[in-house]
This record gives sequence, structure tokens and C-alpha cells, in this order.
Amino acid sequence: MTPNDSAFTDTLISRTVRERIVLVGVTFPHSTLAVTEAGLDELALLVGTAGADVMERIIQRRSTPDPATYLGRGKAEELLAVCLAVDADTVVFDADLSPAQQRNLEKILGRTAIDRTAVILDIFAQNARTPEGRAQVELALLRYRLPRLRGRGRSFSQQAGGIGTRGPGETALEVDRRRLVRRMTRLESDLRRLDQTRRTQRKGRARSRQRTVSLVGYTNAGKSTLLNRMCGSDVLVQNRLFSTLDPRTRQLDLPGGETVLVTDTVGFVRKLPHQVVEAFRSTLEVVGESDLIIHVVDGSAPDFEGQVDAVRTVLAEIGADGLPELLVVNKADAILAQDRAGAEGDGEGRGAGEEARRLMAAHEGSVMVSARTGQGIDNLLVAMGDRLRVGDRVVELDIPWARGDVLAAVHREGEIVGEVAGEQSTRIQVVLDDVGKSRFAEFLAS
Ligand SMILES: Nc1nc2c(ncn2[C@@H]2O[C@H](COP(=O)(O)OP(=O)(O)OP(=O)(O)O)[C@@H](O)[C@H]2O)c(=O)[nH]1
Ligand SMILES: [Mg+2]
Repeated sequence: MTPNDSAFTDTLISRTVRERIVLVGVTFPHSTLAVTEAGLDELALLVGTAGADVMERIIQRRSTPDPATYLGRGKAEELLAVCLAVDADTVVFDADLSPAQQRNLEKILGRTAIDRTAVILDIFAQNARTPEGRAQVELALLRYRLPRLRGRGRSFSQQAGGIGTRGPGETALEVDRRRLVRRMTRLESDLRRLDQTRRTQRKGRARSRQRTVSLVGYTNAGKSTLLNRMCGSDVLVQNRLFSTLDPRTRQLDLPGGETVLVTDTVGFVRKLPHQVVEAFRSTLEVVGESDLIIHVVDGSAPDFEGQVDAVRTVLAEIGADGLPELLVVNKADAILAQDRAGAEGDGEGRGAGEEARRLMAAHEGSVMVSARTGQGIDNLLVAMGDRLRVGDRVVELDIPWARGDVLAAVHREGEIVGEVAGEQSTRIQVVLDDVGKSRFAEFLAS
């Protein structure tokens, strides 16, 4: 892998002026203006995280997207006028643009037109740190860009370094599309190799029956802060979207005496691009294999219920929807502050606590915490232990003295509740989960 081949080459370009952005949303008949507005609010956050400024936003109502330009022709002209008025560099659509729509829009507007996926990929490209994270992001970028190469004129080349254009220069890409495909194949095989290594590590963990817990949640919900609070670690925390891309695992002792491994991973967002989910599949597999999912919700966010749904959608996409889930409403301190402000009469954020309590009432065993102040963390640790133990059962095993290996394994993998020595064998009462139970099935006492 020579550095020049990498899609990251251009991310090093420092932009002295911040890009000026116009956001575009479209409301279709099955949706509402409020939903479009919420989508644009979030897109504005994403754009801000990517390092650009939103100058203006426009919304159109349509029955269906225009196949050529997404917006209607007239609205596209109006958009051009807005771009000229605010001197915008780039237009960002809160939708998926087809490569043809993107090209046509750029022709009409004379500036870069990109979609939500491009913004998310851009943030990922800026945040990727480890070789694996970088390879995953680069692959996602290339998969997104390959169908968009043809005919994107050189007229935008002076804009190199803007959102959605960082990475390999257009000309270079046009020159050798085949080289690009080769690069993708190479990345895929690199990732497979890294995946293999991780699988082996995971097998080791599975053998030792170390319990694994995954922190999942909407981006910026406070997952990394919570991991740091629980495990006394120092994972990067930022008030930015997608600050964590690479999974971090820490060991945690629960009050019940169990030791578990807690993994913090990439945050989710509405309409997480499928290129991202695909590229991060191996990372996200960790989630699918955990014994317990801790779903962290930012209870102070305006639309946390929508965020909960978005997280569940992604969980289903990665096959992790059937796992035991513990709902944790985070930022209790901020919820309280919002309620106080509401009570003092400015109406801002009124009822945040009430809404959070409603969500918790709908999820048995959920807990409210503040990862920042530490409030509720003790309860959370107890709840984790309880939830992990639900899957466990006390079973009785009859193990012949001759099988010292099995005896040792049982002591290692289960919690011994009682043991009675017999003539030929020893009878053990032990807490085992379903996996452990099936492993020692042949020694189950009748
Ligand atoms: N008020 C308050 N802020 C919090 C709390 N927990 C986290 N935050 C803040 O929320 C922001 C995001 O925190 P992170 O821990 O980085 O969130 P994350 O879920 O790991 O985010 P990504 O990795 O970007 O998906 C930071 O500014 C934190 O300081 C909390 O309990 N109360
Ligand atoms: Mg994080």
C-alpha cells in the first residue's frame, strides 16, 4: 500500500476558508414538513461536524423525486439564485442522489452537489485513525464514488478539499478506473485478514466464557463517556458526531463479582449509509455476538425517540436485534436542567424528564444515568449483572473423577453453587448459560 494510492491523500489539505453550504430537503406526500425540518437539523449538525457552515436551507414539496434533477426544474433554478445570493460552494441534499441527478444538478448549479451519504463518509474519513478503520472507510468511499466518476467535469477541480470531494482527485480516478477496482479488491482482502485475526481473538474469549457487553446508541449519546465512567478508561470523548470509529474494549468488574468485557463502538445515525454498514460489518459483528446490548439514549436530545428507532433499524440490519437489550437514558443532568428551565417559564425543553420517564416505563429494567456526573452508574452496574444472570441457570452435573479436565473446565466457566463428592464422581451445582449448558450436556445429572 503506497501512501499515494490511498483515498486519504487529500484529507491532509488544510482548508483555510470554511465551505459555505446550502441544505435542501424535500417533503413527499407520505411525510410531513416537521420530519423534513428535523432531517435538515440533523444534516446541519453533520455538515458542521464535517467542518463547513450552513448558510441557508430550502424545502420543496413534491409527489415524487424528479428522475433527472431530484428537485423540480423551477426549484433548481431557485436554488441557483439562493446559492448566488449567499455565495455557496456546495449544495447538500438530505436524500440519496443518483449519480445522474448529481451530475445534472452540478451542471445547473455550477457547484458541487452532494448527498447525506457523502457528508457522513467525509466525517468518517476525517475520524478514522487505526489501519482497520481507515481501510474500512476508504472502501466505503470508493464504493460510493466508483459509479459517480463518469463525466464529472474538471470544472470543480479548484474546489478540491471540500466535503464529498476529499480523497482521490477526479482526474486521477478517471485515468485509471481499473487501478481503483484493484485497490478495492486489495482493501477487501486486507480487511478479511484483519477480520480473521479478530475472529481468532474472539474465539479465545468465547472459550474463556468471558461475557461481552456492547454499548450501542445514536452518535453523541455519550457511549464513550459512559465507558470511561464505568471502566475508568480514557477513550476519546467529543461533542462531535462519529468521534468513535474503532471499537474499544475494556474490562469491568460488576458488583455481583462477574467480570465482563465492555465494547464501545461506532455511533448510529438515521439513514446510516449502507456503504458504511457494509464496510463496518466486521466491526459491528462484535455487537451481534454480545451477551448483552446496552442501548445508550441521550435523554436530553429533542427527538430521542426517533433516535431509538434509528438505532433499532441499524441493529436489525446487522442481525443484532434479537439480543437482550438494556436501555440506558443518559445525560440525566441535562434533562434536569431542561426541566428546570421549563419550570422557570421560558418553555424551552419543557417536559424532557417526563418524556424520558415515559420511554423508561416502556422498557422494563431501564435505568437513568449521567455519565458526566456519575449519577445512577451504580444502579446501572447492578442492572447489568441482573440482566446477564437472567440467561443463566443453575444446573446439576455429575462428573466422573477420571474427568479432571471437565471438572477444571466447569470451575473455570461457571459459578459453583454447591458440590457433593461421591464414590465415582462428584455432583456439582453450577450456574451456566445456555452455551455452557450445552457444552456439558453429557454430564447433566438426570
Ligand atoms: N450533560 C451531559 N453531557 C454528556 C453526558 N455524557 C456525555 N455527554 C457529552 O456528550 C458528548 C458526546 O459524548 P461521547 O461520549 O463522545 O458520545 P458518543 O456516544 O461516544 O459519540 P460518538 O462516538 O460520536 O458516536 C460530549 O460532549 C460529552 O461530554 C452526560 O451525562 N451529561
Ligand atoms: Mg464515542
